[in-house]
Amino acid sequence: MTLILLKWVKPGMTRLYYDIIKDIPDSMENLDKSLAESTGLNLFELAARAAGTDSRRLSGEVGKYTAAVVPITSGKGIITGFSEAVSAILCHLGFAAHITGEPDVAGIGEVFNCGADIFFAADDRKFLAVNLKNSIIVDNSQATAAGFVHALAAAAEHKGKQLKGQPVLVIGLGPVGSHAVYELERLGARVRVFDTDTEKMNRFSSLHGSVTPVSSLAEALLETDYVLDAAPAPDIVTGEQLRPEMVVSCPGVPHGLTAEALADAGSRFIHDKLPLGVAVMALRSISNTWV
Ligand code: PYL
Repeated sequence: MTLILLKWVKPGMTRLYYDIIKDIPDSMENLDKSLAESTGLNLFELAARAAGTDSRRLSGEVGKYTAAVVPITSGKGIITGFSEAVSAILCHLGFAAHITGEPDVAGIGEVFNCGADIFFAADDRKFLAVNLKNSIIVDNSQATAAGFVHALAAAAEHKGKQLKGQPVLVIGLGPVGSHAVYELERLGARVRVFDTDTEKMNRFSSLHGSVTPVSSLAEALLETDYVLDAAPAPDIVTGEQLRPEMVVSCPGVPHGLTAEALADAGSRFIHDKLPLGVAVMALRSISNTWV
């Protein structure tokens, strides 16, 4: 009976924890630098691109918005450092951001009372940005997918290439990977998909006739220069498999590179644990162009 029930449990997102997010507030400048090396764009510019809007226009706007992060105690509870990391990312982008004094519904009440424009709140299944002034709601999985897809596209352009017409391999068809497929198709890429759950991969591919399922990850890595790794699995791309032409954009936590691949990857590897997704949520929530 348990086995039958398990088949119907919807897989959630990977849950972050203190040790992997604690350094986020102090690492924003370094993130800007590494993103610029890989893509030619910093966090703000990349998020604006994924939000479908002009970063110069938006950079003059963000300071006008106040954003609040509401800690949520339900389910597995508060993750120490989570609200602090989200707030630090928002401040880095130029928002006037703070964490509410109260969690949960009382925190949302506080957001209204203090007149904040946007609030951010996450439980174990969803992480949303809600703009109270324009009624735009942005989901973290969709925003993260868009951020890492546009990072891959910008990295290709940084090397004088384009994703349009190119094969791109998406590893992992969870909430982020499946949204990444839509974003890549919008950009005109030829999407290949791999998931260890072959039943899920084949179902997804039959519903989306334009994508090609691949049965061997190793073979696909040999033939595909652009990879979007959205699988929460370590050590799936080895140093030998990471060819010099490849770019791996990786929202998956933990990332999929072996220690050897990571040491060799340099700017061919784009990864963070939270900032790009939050940045796209924030900029999408204040721009009406992406919906
Ligand atoms: C939102 C992140 C992105 C990746 N994994 C997701 C995660 O860890 N979700 C759980 C978030 C829980 C937050 C907690 C708090 O501190 O407010 N309820």
